[in-house]
Amino acid sequence: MTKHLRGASAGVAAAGIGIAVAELFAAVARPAAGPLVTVGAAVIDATPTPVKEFAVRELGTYDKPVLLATIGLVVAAYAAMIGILGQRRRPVIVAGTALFGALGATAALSRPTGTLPDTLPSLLAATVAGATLWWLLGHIGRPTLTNRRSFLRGLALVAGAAVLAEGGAQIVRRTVGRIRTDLRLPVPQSPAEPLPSGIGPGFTTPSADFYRVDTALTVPRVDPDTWSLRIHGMVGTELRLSLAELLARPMIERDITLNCVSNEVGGPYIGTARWLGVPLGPLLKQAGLDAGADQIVARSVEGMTIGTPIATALDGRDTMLAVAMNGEPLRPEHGFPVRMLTPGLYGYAGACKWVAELEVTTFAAFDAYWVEREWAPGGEVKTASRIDRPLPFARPDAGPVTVAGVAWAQGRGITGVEIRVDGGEWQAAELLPVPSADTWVQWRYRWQATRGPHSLSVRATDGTGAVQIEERATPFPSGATGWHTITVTVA
Ligand SMILES: Nc1nc2c(c(=O)[nH]1)N[C@H]1C(S)=C(S)[C@@H](COP(=O)(O)O)O[C@H]1N2
Ligand SMILES: [Mo]
Repeated sequence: MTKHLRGASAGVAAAGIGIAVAELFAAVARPAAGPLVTVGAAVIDATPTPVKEFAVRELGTYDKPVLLATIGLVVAAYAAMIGILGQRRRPVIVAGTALFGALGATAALSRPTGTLPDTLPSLLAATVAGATLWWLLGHIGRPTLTNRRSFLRGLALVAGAAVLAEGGAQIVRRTVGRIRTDLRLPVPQSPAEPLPSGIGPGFTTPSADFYRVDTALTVPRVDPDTWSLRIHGMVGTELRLSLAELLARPMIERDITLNCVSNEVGGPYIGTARWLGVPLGPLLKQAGLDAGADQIVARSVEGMTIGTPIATALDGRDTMLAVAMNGEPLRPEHGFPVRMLTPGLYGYAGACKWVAELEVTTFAAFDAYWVEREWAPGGEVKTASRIDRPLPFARPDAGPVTVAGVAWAQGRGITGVEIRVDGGEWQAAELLPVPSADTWVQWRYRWQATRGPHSLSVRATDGTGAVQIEERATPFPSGATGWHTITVTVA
């Protein structure tokens, strides 16, 4: 082993044991403050919106593993450098690990929910890494055979300990972090109607397939026994409800389509589920709203803020604090134990997951997380439609081909869907039945396909009579517009 290689491997091993011990400590003592995840979360918050959009678009749900792996590589490179430089000058070890700890601690404090104790894992990581590196480099003296052997033994020891600590952290996270999702669900006072007959397959999105969009690097694990919801701000009386108290209130059950503002035309971030929850309006009225208030800021356990117009809780729509999705308690990744849901608004403006408090305030007084990043306040869903069949670039046989998809304009409803082949005349598609205006509409169109390449476009008309906007717009800042068009080649 060359001297550089020894220094570098000592650095990486020392960083590894430092981080692994800190992860183990965090798993036991501060579940939300594992050093890698904390740094990752800080990176996400600091990332400019276009880059974030790019990552979500290109990497989908792999965006977070890729981020964590990148952070791991950067840390490893840095540790290798400290290891190499530290061989010559021991103070480099102290300075290098101190900087490493300080960066982690700063990241922890920069979190919306960060408190001083959250810096402990990073400080621990730095201390353990520094001491280990000092000790390991002490084994590299003159390159005698015994020296070399004892260095390698030390290195193996450290690497083994790091693997053990990391394994321990995983086990602790899995057992301590396990939460009860076996809530007894109350019977709704206002149950959902059975889905109309003739509804197509795929109308309800299975929870396991439901898209997930959030900034949480690890899914928050909320203990339902200690969870409570605080309603405060511009209200007459502050309210605090335990989960049992929330579940004791009259419940509604509704089929509602939820979609993400960052969905591209034709994109996958949309789904429909049957939700069970407590209507928000009566709760707010019980708290007593001050006259000037126009915004509810929902704050989640991990510090996300989502700003929703108060009007949407009072105008008769089914805005709710949802506790169940498709007949089972919310899955952790969809907001267990309680999330908001506002029919007609994109998720970033009405669907806070893992909600912990609702602050009644004004739009003038507070910018929620995405609004601070220049997404439009309000978040009303735009009328849109998507072709799901045939798939783009499919090669169907000539003859009758079923073109099918969905269209949505939650709250306004969909009154028409039209298909156009190769820029020709718009033809009406058949609409399948829906339970309400708050869900997507499935549509289909029988196309007499002729041989050759063809383009297929779709556009919807909503309940106000407005035709879906043709002009292409990016999802930022208020949702994509444009007609979904695909190309197929008929064989
Ligand atoms: N706490 C929290 N809630 C959140 C988010 C988030 O990042 N954190 N993302 C929002 C966005 S942008 C969307 S589109 C919906 C997605 O909900 P889902 O993941 O259950 O589909 O959650 C919303 N609620
Ligand atoms: Mo979203």
